[in-house]
Amino acid sequence: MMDDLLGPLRGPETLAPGAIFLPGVAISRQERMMVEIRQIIASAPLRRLSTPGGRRFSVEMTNCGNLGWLSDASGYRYESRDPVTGALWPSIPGGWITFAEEMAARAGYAAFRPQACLINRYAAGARMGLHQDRDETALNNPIVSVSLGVGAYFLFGGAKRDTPVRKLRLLSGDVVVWGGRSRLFYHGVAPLPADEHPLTGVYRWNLTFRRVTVPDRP
Ligand SMILES: O=C(O)CCC(=O)C(=O)O
Ligand SMILES: [Mn+2]
Repeated sequence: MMDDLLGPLRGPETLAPGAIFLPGVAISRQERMMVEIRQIIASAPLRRLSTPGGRRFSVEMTNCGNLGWLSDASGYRYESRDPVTGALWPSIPGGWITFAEEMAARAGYAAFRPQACLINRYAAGARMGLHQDRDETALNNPIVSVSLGVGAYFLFGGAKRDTPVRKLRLLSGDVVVWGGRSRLFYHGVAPLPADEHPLTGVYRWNLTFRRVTVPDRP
């Protein structure tokens, strides 16, 4: 309820050099996006990955795109096939690509062409500890993040793990883009509150669009 009341007061905001918050910009697409997410997870099921240290993520994940992010005992990496099914990851829906590129361009990254989209699903209590997205070679490209469903607190820090974090409330349809000088900034998600959203029930979904390789493959 408070989210609805606060809605009109929220506007685009620079979070750090190279990082921008674009509240509400995916609202008109969010229902369609959820339909497409359901199609993707029908062929690339959600799963709880293990960290290289053997702990399981509380967030359930899958991927679409030419490459998908994976984590297991042998480390973090991108692969073109889903190890659960042996198949290539499903394609990124065309509308998502256009949208992610448009959001990147709005943040000043006009050349962004995503290869991977990591799909995260958070249930109550699921969280993502402070980390850097650094398994990509193409660090000149930004990360484009879209939030759907239950609201969460995004923690956005700085270049060092102990840089103080900003707690940013992310609601359904919000986008954050970080690149350039903030591309390797630490970030995470606070434990999801037990809440409900008409679009997603008890869940929060997050899509992160990534360029993995320097532009030498599709
Ligand atoms: O769920 C989010 O808002 C952020 C997810 C994230 O940082 C990641 O998947 O690397
Ligand atoms: Mn991340």
